[in-house]
Amino acid sequence: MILARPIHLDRDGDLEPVWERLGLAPASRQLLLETVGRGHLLLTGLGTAESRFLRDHEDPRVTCILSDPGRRPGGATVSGTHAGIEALARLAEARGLGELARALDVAMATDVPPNPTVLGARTFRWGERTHLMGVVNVTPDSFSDGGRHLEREPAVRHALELVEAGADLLDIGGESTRPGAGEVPVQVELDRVLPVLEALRAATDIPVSIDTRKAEVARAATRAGAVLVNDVSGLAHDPGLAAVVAEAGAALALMHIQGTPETMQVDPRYHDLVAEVIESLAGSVDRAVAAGVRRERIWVDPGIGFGKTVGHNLFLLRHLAELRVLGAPVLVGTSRKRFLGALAGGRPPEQRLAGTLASIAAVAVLHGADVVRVHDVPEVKDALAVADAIARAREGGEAWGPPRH
Ligand code: PMM
Repeated sequence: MILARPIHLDRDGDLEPVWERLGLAPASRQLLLETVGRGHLLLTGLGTAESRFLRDHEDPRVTCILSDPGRRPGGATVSGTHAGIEALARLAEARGLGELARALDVAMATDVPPNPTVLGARTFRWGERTHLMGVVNVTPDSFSDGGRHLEREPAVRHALELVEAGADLLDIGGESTRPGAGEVPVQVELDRVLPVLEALRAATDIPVSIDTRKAEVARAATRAGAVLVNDVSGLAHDPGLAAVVAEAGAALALMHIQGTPETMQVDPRYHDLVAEVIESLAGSVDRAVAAGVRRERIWVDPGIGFGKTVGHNLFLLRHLAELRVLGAPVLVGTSRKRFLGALAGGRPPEQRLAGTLASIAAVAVLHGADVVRVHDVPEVKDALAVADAIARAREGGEAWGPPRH
């Protein structure tokens, strides 16, 4: 797969205020957007035809650097103006290099937010703030809250507390996917989640997601009111799941995992972590679309902690914005995970709140995620209010507003 990933993009949202700060007229600002250097992209997966095309192109607005073919074949960087990279994409298309053209187009469009997602009574508009998915695990053995909400009443009470605290949606799960966990029979999973789902539907209009890998559980849960299916296997576990989601008209969150929960933490390895996660998710998205799920109803998730070392988790979070090339809302779950404990000297799950908040703030400021999946909703709500505000701060004094006449 040819992948073009933004290493650095000077985005309209960053450049325009600076042109305004200089007092330039709108027409000049528009001209500058087209003529000033805008992007550095990393390309991988190139064949010889594409490499030759990039080597031989003559557009002065674009600089291409090819990888060493002996050591790392199929790579390049492309740097240039927006107009130059756009023209390069059109030329590639005209030469029959459609995959390269599409990869360039997608990389340059990553600052355009995905289409809004309608979930039940609510519409999620992306790009404005980071949304909050509250976790309700109805399991005896989830690593951080297993056993606490196994009965219907405490689970529902807990879920309603998360709603009160400002969750935008809830994720109900009846099967732990912690490292080493085995599969739970369908009926056990259903007996755990359905009563909670039904009680919630009667009590609140908050959108509810079902965290399951199984088509049968997804079918019953969507009938009971779940409007999103969260599959941590990215459709690898049960190929029938996507058709159930399509039939229900639900949204689908597809997560990346290397291996299965039983084995995933046994020596996970990658050649190019971010590229492999993106390619795997792109494959999952294509399978879902082939089964009838509408592309704009699909979210993607890098699967923090699912077949990844501490270093892999950190690198993925640092590079999370590259997942934007998938064109889908990005969901991410760091909450109370082991890598946070490890970084803070080996803290157990109940002492990972500060680490969780730091990870959420970092992701929000790096514009990495549209939705964060968390246990501690009130605390994360406050952290996001601050981090999102910093990420979007615009009040730089009078000189940063429209010039006075
Ligand atoms: N993590 C867990 C469970 N489900 N779903 C998505 N989409 N992303 C995640 O990171 C994720 C998930 C494990 O955490 P838990 O046992 O505390 O729920």
